[in-house]
Amino acid sequence: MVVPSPTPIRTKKTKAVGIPTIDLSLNRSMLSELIVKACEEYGFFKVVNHGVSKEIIARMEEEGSEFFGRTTTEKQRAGPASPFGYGCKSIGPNGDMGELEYLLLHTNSLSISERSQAISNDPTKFSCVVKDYIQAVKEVACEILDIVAEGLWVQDKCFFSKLIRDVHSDSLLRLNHYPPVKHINDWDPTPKLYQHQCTNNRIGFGEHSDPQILTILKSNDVGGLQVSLHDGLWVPVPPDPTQFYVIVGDALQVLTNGRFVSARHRALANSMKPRMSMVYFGAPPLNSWIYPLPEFVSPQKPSLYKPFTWDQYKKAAYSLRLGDSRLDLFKIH
Ligand code: GA4
Repeated sequence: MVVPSPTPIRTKKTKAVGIPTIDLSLNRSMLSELIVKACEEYGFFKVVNHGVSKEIIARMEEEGSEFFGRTTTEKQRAGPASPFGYGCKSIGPNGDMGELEYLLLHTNSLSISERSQAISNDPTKFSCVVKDYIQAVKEVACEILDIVAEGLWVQDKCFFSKLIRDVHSDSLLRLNHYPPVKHINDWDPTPKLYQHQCTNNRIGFGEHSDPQILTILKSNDVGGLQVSLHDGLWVPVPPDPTQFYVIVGDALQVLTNGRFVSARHRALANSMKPRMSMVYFGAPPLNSWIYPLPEFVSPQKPSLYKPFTWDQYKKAAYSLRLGDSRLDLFKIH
């Protein structure tokens, strides 16, 4: 049997689709063009030459592995994941389930220092490592947002980044651990290459978009992440343990009046190796108003969304299921 190469993946119209890779060391004008295009077309891209030191990443990974390697009782000392702490299989408050365990943290410095006491045997080290990692990925997010603002001719070039730099920013850090699980379809005769399109693989983290402004995701060398690109096709994201993936969130879709799209993504469980991901969600302060910026509104392109505060949006998100289209609640019809 001839098995076709898995890349590039082709849609029905045989158009090749691939996840864009953007080199952050390129010159600014080139970068803004590439990043804007990637945010418009995919809402998802990989960044290389991001400038975050290997040490900062490795130390964070070590703390994550150490945490997940503990007994359940020890992990539960971190408190329940609602709102912040340790969670196992249950995601959010409305019955969503996944094949993972996780640690959800608010990025506020005081909150990390306090919570570290219950998370680690060496809380000073843990909080220092987490704070360094958050600082580093926040810088990557802010750099990308400033480049985006430049590329979109937004009047205040720091408008987006100021929201997540704010001391009251509601940004989060999530460490996910997907232990290997036996697939329902391990007996499935479908060649492995096609199995990413099968729906009976066990779900690690169900399909959703991120509610925030921008997400910076880093994983180990184990695959499982998929992104929904054109034609609703699920595209496997090749794991790259040295680089970051960037995901446009719902709030950035609203701020750009739909010019950027928040990317729907999911993680499938695998039956071989444990996957770990570390995900930073850059969010505004709870009382910030989110609305399409005037730069993106015109008589030809009227505002698509009603203004809302981040607090209102979060409450709406938590009242719905993971995969629901929560932005619909704020659409102007
Ligand atoms: C998805 C993105 C982040 O992981 C998260 C998730 C949150 C949670 O796990 O508590 C939510 C989910 C996420 C969106 C809808 C609501 C809230 C679970 C859920 C069902 C931490 C976030 O901010 O929103």
